[in-house]
Amino acid sequence: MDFGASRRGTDVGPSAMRVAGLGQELRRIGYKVLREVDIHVPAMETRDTKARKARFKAEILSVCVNLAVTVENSLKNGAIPVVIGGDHSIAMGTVAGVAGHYRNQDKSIGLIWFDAHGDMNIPSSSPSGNIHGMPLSHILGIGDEDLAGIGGFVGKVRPENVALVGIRDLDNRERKIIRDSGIHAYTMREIDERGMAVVAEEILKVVNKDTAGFHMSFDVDGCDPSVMPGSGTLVPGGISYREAHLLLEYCADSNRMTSMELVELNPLLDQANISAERAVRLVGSAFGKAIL
Ligand SMILES: [Mn+2]
Repeated sequence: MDFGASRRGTDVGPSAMRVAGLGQELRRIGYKVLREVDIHVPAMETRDTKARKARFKAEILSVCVNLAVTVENSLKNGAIPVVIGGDHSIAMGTVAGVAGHYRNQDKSIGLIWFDAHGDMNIPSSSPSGNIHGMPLSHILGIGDEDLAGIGGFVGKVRPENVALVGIRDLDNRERKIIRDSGIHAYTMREIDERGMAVVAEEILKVVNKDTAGFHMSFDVDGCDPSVMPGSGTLVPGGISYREAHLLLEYCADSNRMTSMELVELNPLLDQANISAERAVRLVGSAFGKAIL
């Protein structure tokens, strides 16, 4: 899906990941890859949106509702959902599905949000009206009622179990929303000063405290543009290839990752699919691929 962004092309992300060998990578690590499920996304060419504050809300809502059901069913069947986007607005569906599954067992989940941006805008604060800049606020229950209500309940994760990591480009009003929200935010400065190993350990404590596990929402733009050129909202000064691997290796070691999604890969802006190939290796690390 690419309804959430202003630059077209993230809807081709899943194809690029398939071509780069995602399934093969997971099988090589020892996982059985079940049948892929394609979530239907309406075509954009024939649609227009009048909602300037939340562009393509109706379309995004319908995709997220279907995605939530698919993700929840996948967990119910004992599988591990790996969701490939798409722009980051799909996370409202993915997290609704994961949180809904554990909610049925009276459990809650943690959430790692790997990103250059906060994704914490709400329709009234967003300068662009692009919903891919708003999913995390709605997952926490702030903002538009319909988007916050995907999956039938509001507040998918407790703010104290959310770790936002890699941020370096925030909007003015978004800053206040983040500060007031109670989530844990790890900026690039924090990673520079303390090192990814220390930050990763702290993040895992945050997301694992009194939870059934955590979901990894991985926006490729959290990585430095030199690592991931194939994305629409590049911000220099990002997480290095090795730092990203290290965080994901720690996630794998913790044995607590319930699910993962990878978003904002835009093959139309990539260089010969190199971002997708690197993204496949990163997913490999998250699922326990070790160097030695
Ligand atoms: Mn994002």
